[in-house]
Amino acid sequence: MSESMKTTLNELCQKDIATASDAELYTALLKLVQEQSQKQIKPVTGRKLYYISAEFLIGKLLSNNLINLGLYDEVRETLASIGKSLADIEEQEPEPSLGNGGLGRLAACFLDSLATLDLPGDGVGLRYHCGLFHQNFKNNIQNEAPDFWLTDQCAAKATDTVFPVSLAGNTYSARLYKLPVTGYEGRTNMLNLFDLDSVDESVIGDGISFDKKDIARNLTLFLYPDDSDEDGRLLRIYQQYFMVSAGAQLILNECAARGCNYHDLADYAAIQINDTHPSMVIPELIRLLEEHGISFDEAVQIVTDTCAYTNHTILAEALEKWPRHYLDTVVPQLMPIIEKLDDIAKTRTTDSSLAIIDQNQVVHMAHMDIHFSHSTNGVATLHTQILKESELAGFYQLYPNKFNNKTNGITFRRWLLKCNPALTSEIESLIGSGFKKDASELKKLLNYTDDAEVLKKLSCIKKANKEALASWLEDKQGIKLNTNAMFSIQSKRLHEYKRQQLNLLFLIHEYLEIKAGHTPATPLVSIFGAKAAPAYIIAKDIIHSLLTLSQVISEDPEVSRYLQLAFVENYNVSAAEKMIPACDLSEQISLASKEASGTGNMKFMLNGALTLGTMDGANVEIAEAVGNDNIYIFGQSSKQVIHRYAAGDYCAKDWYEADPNLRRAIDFLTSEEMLKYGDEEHLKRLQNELINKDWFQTLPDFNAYVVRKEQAMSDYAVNPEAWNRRTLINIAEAGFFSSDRTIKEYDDDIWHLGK
Ligand code: 26Q
Repeated sequence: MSESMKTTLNELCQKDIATASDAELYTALLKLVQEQSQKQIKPVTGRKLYYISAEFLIGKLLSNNLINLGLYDEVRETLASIGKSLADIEEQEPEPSLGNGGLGRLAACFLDSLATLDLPGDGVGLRYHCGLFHQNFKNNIQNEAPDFWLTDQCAAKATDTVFPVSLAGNTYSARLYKLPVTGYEGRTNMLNLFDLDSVDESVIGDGISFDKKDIARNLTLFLYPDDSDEDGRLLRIYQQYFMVSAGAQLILNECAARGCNYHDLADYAAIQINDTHPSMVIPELIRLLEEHGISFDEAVQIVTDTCAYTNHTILAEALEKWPRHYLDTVVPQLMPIIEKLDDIAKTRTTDSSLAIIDQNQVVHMAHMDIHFSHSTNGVATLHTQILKESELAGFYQLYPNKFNNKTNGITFRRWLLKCNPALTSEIESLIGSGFKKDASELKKLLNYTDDAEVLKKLSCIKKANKEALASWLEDKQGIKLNTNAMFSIQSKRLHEYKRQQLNLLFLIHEYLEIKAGHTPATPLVSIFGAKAAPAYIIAKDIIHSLLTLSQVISEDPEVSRYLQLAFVENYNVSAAEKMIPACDLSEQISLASKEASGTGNMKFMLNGALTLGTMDGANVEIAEAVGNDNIYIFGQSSKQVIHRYAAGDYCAKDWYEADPNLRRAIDFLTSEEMLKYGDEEHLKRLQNELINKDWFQTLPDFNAYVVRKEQAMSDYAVNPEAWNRRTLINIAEAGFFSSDRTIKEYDDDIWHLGK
C-alpha cells in the first residue's frame, strides 16, 4: 500500500477514504485520472490523424486509464488496504456503448494504440445520448430498452466550441465535447464528439421508439436508429452530415491554428474514413475549401491527398448507397459537388459500374471514397484479396496502387492486462514485461511448451476465470454453470452470416445424441452473447430458438449433466471482458468470404482459447500463425462459397433431405419439446428459412462442423496437457494481432504522422 496514494485520494475525496462510499471513491479516481492524463497532452507537429467514425465502442474507461497511466496496481492495493475493491467501484461507471460491434470496437482499440505509440491522432464522432440499446429477454424473446449512459460525471466534457451545420436548409449548432484518450506510457489524444444542445431524451416512447422526423430533438439521441424505414434512413444521413461537417470545420480550424494555409492541408492532416458512414467528409471539405478561395480542381486534389478509406464489409446490404433525393433533401449544398465528382470519375473510366451516381440516380458512397481518396484498404489479407479480385475488381484495375491491406488488431492493454490480470502476471513472471509495449515478445513463451508446471498454471488460471464468469452470471441471471466442463463461446453481433444457427443445430444434435445414450467426451457449456438489430426478424428468431433450447436442456437433468446452453443478456464490452478469459473454444464459424476480419477471434486467442473456425477473415492468418495442429478449421473455402453463389444453384432442401442427422436437428426446432417453451411462429419461420433458403449456406458445413467440434471436445478430455500446450502456443503467436502493429502499418504506409 502506498501512503502517498492514500493521501492523494483522501485529498480528492475531501475526507478519509476509509469512510468514503464507492460513488465518492469513483469520483475521486476520475479526478485523479483527469489530472494525470492532462499532463500527457503533447503539442502536435507535422501531420495529425483524424479518425472519423460513426462508432467508438470504448467500453468502461476508469480501469483502463489507470492501467495506461501506470496507477492501477497502486490504486488497487491502496483500496484493498481499506477493504475496498476497485472492481466494485468500477460498477459505478456506466459503459459507453457507442458502437454496434467490430467496427466501433476497432476504432476504440486504434485510439488506444495511437496514444500508446505517441502518435498525434484524434477521433471524431457523435455524442449519442443513448448507445446501443439495452437487451433483455422475456419469454425467450429479445426486447430493447434505451441505454442512457450520460451522467454528470461523464468524461466527455462540453467545450465552448460550436460549428454551424446546415441540414435540409436549417442551421444547427454542433457543440464539441472532448474525451481524453490516454495511451500506455504514451501521450494523451482526444476523442472529439459532436452533439446538439436541443436533443431531448424525454421524446423517447415505448422501448426505443421516437419521432424520427423531429431532427432538433432527436438527431443524436441514438446510435444508428433502425433503418428499416425511410425516416430512419434519412436520420442516418442527417447524423452523418452533422458529424462530418462539424468534423471538417474542426480539422480546418486546428490546422489553420498550426500555420496551415489550406493549400498545404495534406501536410497537416490525415483523415481516415471508417467505412462509408463518414464519406460525405469528401464533398464537405471540398465545399469548405472553395469557401476559403481554393479552386474546385485544387480542392479535389487536396482532399484526395488528405483522405483514406477503410472498407469493413463485402455484404451487399451493408454497402451504403442512397437514392439521390435523400441527399437532395438533407444536404442540397453537397449535391452539385457530388455531381462534379461523378463527372470527373466518368473521365477516368468508361465502366459505368464505377460511377458515383448510377443510372437509377442512386449515390454510391464507397465509389466516391475510392475515386477521391489516396488509399483504400481491407481489414484482413483474405478480405483485401476478395476486394481486389471480385467486389472492387474494376476499381483495383483503375487504381492498383491505392489498394492495400491492414489486418486488424486489438489493444492488449484492455484485452489482456485489464481483462486477465492473472494471465498477465504469469506471462510477466516468465518473459518479463516487454510484451506490454512490444507484443511480438510473446513469442518467448514458446520456450515453455514442454514445461509441465507452466502448462498446469495456465489451466489453473483458466479454471479460475471460469469460476469468476460463473459467479458473475449467477449474480446477473441466476444461471449456474458447470465449471468442470469445456467452455465454448460465440459472442458477436447476431447475423445469419456469422451463423449462430450452425451452433444451434450442433447443440440440438448433441442434445439428441445424449438422449440416445451417446454421451460426449467432455461436458460442454456453450455460451452465447449477441444482440440482434431490432428489425432483423430472422436474427431474433435465432435468439428465440437458442433461448428455448437452453430451457429444454436445463429442464432435462439427463442432458444437463453433459450439456448447458447459456445466453448472456446484453452482451457488451464489459461482458466480453468477463467471458473471453474463461473460454476454451472460440467459435468463429462465419460463412467463408463473409467476415471481413473479425477481432473477437484475436481476443480469444490471446487469452488462450483454441479457435474452431472457417477459413474466413483473420482466421486464415490465425491458422497460419499457430499452424494446423493448434486450431480447428472446417467447412467450405471462400473460393467454393463464391463459386456456389456464382453458379446460383445452391438448394438447401437437397442437403436437408440427404442428411438424416441434419434433418433430425432441423425438424427438432418445431418438436413438442421446443414448443413447450417456445413460440411456434418464431420457430417455424427459422425452420422454413433453413430448409428453403439458407442464404449463408449453413447446411453444407453442418457435418464438418460436428466432426471438428467433437474432435476438439475429445482432445480436451483425453489429453489436457497437450491441450494446454496448444493454448500456450496460441498466446505466444498472438503478438501479430496487436493493434499497435496495425497502427504502425497504417502510419508507415498511409498516414506518416508527426512528419
Ligand atoms: C449500413 C447501412 C445502413 C445501416 C447500417 C449500416 C452499417 C452499420 C454498421 C453497416 C456496417 C456496420 C458495421 C460493420 C462492422 O462492424 N464490420 C466489422 O468490422 C470489423 C472491424 O474491421 C471486422 O472485424 C468485422 O469482420 C466486420 O464485420
